[in-house]
Amino acid sequence: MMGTREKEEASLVPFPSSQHTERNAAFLGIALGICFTACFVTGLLSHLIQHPPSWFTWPSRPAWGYRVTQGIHVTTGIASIPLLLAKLWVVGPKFFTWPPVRGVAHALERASLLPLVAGSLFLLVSGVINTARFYPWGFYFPKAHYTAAWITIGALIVHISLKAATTRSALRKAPPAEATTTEGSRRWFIASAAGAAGLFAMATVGQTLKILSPLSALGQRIPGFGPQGVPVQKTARGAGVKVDVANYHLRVTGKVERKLQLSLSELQALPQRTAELTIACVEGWSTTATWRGVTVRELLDLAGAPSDATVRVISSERRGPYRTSELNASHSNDLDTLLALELNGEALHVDHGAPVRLIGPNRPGVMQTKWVREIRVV
Ligand SMILES: Nc1nc2c(c(=O)[nH]1)N[C@H]1C(S)=C(S)[C@@H](COP(=O)(O)O)O[C@H]1N2
Ligand SMILES: [Mo]
Repeated sequence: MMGTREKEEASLVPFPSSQHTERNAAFLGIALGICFTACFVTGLLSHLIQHPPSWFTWPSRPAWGYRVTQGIHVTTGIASIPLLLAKLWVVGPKFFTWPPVRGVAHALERASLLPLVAGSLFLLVSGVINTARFYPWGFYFPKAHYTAAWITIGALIVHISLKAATTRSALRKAPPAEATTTEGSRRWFIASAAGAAGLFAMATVGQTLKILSPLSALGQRIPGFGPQGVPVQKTARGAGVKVDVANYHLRVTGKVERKLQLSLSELQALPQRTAELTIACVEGWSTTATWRGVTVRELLDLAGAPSDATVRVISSERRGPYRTSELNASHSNDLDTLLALELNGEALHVDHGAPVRLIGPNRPGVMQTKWVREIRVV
């Protein structure tokens, strides 16, 4: 049931409805709080993995770790879209209240809404555009997305602390007995918002869980679709890479006892290892395949590199943010961290990084460097 003020507020919006209630706002707020927190934590983690400060080490195990954390990031982000739209619609009348400010606490609360709403909308829109692999802003995207995440989470903390009491009392208040119709339609309203969030989530998870892939309307990649049964992120042509297999050499350089330069046939003559490994893209899709090649540790031993070495993997791609990646000691010592020569039983396809690409357990896709030409111990 609506109070007098709520009724007045509701009459100010173009679509008066019995759903502009504190209770709906509270339910949606809690759902959004959970999704935003999960999305923020997993996003922060992804950032730390890709730009590790000295106090942070991302281990190479469990192999499925990044697939799960980034899957949660993209899925909770996408599920937030219908929840946020529903929440904005429910609280819509409040934006039109008069007087606009009723004291200090109210002023603070309203002021925190601007970064909260603007930040949330920016994060969701830029995230979706990113998963759609449309980067109108070049490399600016991760930085802007990351900065906006901190602003939004800060505003969210302020918002939650100011709204905690309202939320608690809105949820405690038993729905009045005479208002069964309203209560019924409220349930229906919340169920639709939750249902839409669930559908969006399922349609997203389909790009990483094969069993849901028929529902993957929002997925950008289909597991199992692409050369050698694996989707391609960037083609060799798109990366401007021309591969000359006959003259190819892999170099092992940097702080080593012996610098190495190995042709493809020399690499093929080394012991080969097979592993089931996953490409888990930051964009949320993932796919697991059978990879075969030389263990990075094998090459480091041949070159006489120390076992605690950090290793920079460098592509023959000339430009672009993903032309190099780093292996911390956990990854460079993991025997499943490979310089792959084969994928699903065939020589690696050029779009998957032929003749040699890095592939290892528990790494973001962006750090599975393709067209590797140099391993530098730093
Ligand atoms: N040199 C290079 N390596 C790269 C990339 C790239 O653009 N250049 N893209 C990365 C990204 S974002 C992903 S998700 C994986 C995808 O590998 P795939 O195209 O074989 O599926 O490769 C990674 N390796
Ligand atoms: Mo990626």
